This record gives sequence, structure tokens and C-alpha cells, in this order.
Amino acid sequence: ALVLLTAIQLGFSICTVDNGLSDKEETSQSILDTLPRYVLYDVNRPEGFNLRRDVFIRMASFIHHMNKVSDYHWILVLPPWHRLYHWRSSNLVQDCLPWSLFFNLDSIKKSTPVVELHEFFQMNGLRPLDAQVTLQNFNMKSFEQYPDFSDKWEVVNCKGQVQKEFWNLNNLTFTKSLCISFQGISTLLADIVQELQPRTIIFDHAELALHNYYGRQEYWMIRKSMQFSNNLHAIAKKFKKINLTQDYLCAHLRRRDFLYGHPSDVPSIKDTAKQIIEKLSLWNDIKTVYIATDASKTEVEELKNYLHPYKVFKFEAGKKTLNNILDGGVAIIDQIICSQANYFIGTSKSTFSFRIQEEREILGMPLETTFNSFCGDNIECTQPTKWRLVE
Ligand code: GFB
Repeated sequence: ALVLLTAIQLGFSICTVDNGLSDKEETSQSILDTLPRYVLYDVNRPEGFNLRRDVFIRMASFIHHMNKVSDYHWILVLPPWHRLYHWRSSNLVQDCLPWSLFFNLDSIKKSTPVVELHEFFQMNGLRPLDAQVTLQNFNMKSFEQYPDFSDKWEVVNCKGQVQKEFWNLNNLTFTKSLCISFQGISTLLADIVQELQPRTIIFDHAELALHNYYGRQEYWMIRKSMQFSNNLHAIAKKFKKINLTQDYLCAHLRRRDFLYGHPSDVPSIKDTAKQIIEKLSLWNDIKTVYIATDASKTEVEELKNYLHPYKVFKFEAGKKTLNNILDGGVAIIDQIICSQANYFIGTSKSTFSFRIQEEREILGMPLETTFNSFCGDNIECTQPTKWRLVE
């Protein structure tokens, strides 16, 4: 076996590779030509879970393109979930998690050829990857020059540090490593692949490649395939059955780093309650509020007090459940419950809220119950763009 599947933590660790032998075996060119080729990728370290979900769509779209234009069969390797900044339970080890912990892989595989990292290792062993490409922005030109938005890429000197150990794997090595200034949509990556002719390639900073068809049919086809795991759906269902027996409004309150990153979009707790009560006054049948938030316990208690006498619920995972689904699973349960709510109000500019709105579009929820967001205190703000599902 090439992959040491012994679980380091709760059976989730998928990043450990033992000394496989097949990397030393000679494989003839004609056999190599029949084998699939693999694209791996990683995203800027501080980015959160829901931006990463968006990057997956862009990379999946690129793989679809490769499979149309290339003679080879291309497969996308799903980057393990690894110590995200927003996963705050410091007592849990949250490294090298497979996508199957959070998503229904059968569903994703029906739309896009993907494998988990450990499945890739089973195929590739310890052979070095043929190419590591670190994407970077083009240098900003002087102000006098007209901004150039054309799609382009260029091999250049590396600007900053190049990532050497993806997902803390010190035995993932590369035959060739280069930095490329990149501006454009993800299918432009095909030109780089055409130039390098790799069998295996990893793109770092894949978030720099933009959507080919944002909000169009291919986008929604891939987006719809990203269903959450059955286990997480089951936990959300059980919670709803016990607590949310009547119509409910879900409010997603993004706080913590958003208070500094987007101060004018985040209302105070008092104003948050005021805005929720205003919405409830328009929807007479709704007397129950579900709160999805990364706020502190004190802020949640404060909000509950302001919302009295409305019934207020929040999902709290017990110790055993938390050990199984981790912080990422708890956040997804919040998203599932919000996507099924009778009314949703989210936080402006939060990709966490955007993904809930998309999910509600997929579920066919009425438009006016979905595209709503809080405004900062005493600010008349614009409401979210209505990105409608396209079949
Ligand atoms: O998902 P995300 O990219 O959304 O990052 P934004 C926010 C993370 O915070 C989530 C936690 O993935 C969760 O781990 N979180 C936020 C929540 N809201 C909730 C919630 O209602 N319930 C639970 N359980 N967890 C961007 C980041 O965040 O904000 C960028 O991607 C940057 O890295 C920027 O930090 C300021 O788009 O909201």
C-alpha cells in the first residue's frame, strides 16, 4: 500500500504517505499516455471555507475544459482541509481532512472527475509532481497607464516565498517549480499546461484564476453537485425536528474579523436585533429565530435578550458530535438550517451568506425570502445581488 491509512486523528488524516515502491518502477511511455493526468491546487492560506468552495468551482470548470481540449483524461485532486484560521476549537486537531467529511463525494464525482489526496497518492506513489506553479499577480503599473484587464500570463521571478510543504507534507516534491504572473479566467491555466506538458501539476494560489462563467449554467451545474454529506444533513434534520417545529427566520451574523474587515456592513448587536424584529413584523407567521454566527457567547446572549419574547435557537454541538464533525461541520449545519428557513437574512459581503443564498436558490425558495442582508447601524445599504439559478 502506498498510503499509510492508519488514522492519526479520528481516522481523518489523509496526508501521510509511506515509502511506496511504484515510484521506482519503470513505466513505458505508451502506458503513461493512457493514464489519467492530475491537477492539484492550493489556496492562499488565510482564506476561509466558503471562498475555497468557490475556488473549487473555478478549478472544476478548468478540468471540464481540459477534458474537452486535451487528448488525456484529467482529474482534479481535492486539496485536504487544513487548519483554517476560522476554526477556533484549539483542542481539536483539524488537519488534512478529506472532503468526504463535509461533502457528498458521489454527488461531486457525478459532475466532475475528482479524487481525494490519499486516492491520488495510491495512484502516484512518491513520484515527484512534474510541475509546481505558483500563481502571482502582475506588478501594478504606474498610475498614468491605462489599466490592462486582458487575460495574460508570464513566467517571472518569484515575488515572495514559494510554498514548499503543501499540507505539511515534506515528501511531496516537484521536478520543476516556477512562478507565473497570472491574470484571467481559470481556463487560461490550460495554456500553462499545454506549455509544460505535465502528467501531474500543482497550482498554488489558485484563487487568482477567475470564474469562466460566473452565474451561468456550468457554474450552477458544478455548484449543485457540491452537496453536503448525508451525516451533516442528518444532524441538522434531527436538530430541526426537536427545536424548529414552526416557521423560522434564520439570521447569519458574521462578526469577529468582519468587525474590522467590513465595519460598515456589520451592525451592533442591538441594531441586529432591531433589524430582525423589523423583518419579523412583516412576516406574521414567523415567531422563531435561528441564529447562525461566529459571534462570542456573550454577544449571542445579548442578542437573545434583545429578541425576547421571540423564541431563539442556535445549534451547539455536544462534545462527541463536535469531535466527529469538527468546527467545519458545525458551520455547515448552520448553513443547512439557514438554507431551509422560511426567511433568511445574512451578512453583506460574507461568502458564508452567499453560499446559503445559492443553496436556497437550488431549493427553490421564494426570491424575497433569500436575498436580504443586514445593514450597518443607521446605514441604508444596498441589498445583495440576486444571482438566480440557471439550469
Ligand atoms: O466561510 P468564510 O470564507 O466566509 O469564512 P466569509 C468564515 C468562517 O467563519 C466560516 C466561521 O467558514 C466558519 O468557520 N463562521 C462564520 C461561522 N459564520 C459562521 C456561522 O454562522 N456559524 C459557524 N458555525 N461558523 C471571509 C474569509 O469570510 O472573511 C476571509 O473567507 C476573510 O478569509 C474575510 O477572513 C474577512 O466570507 O464570511
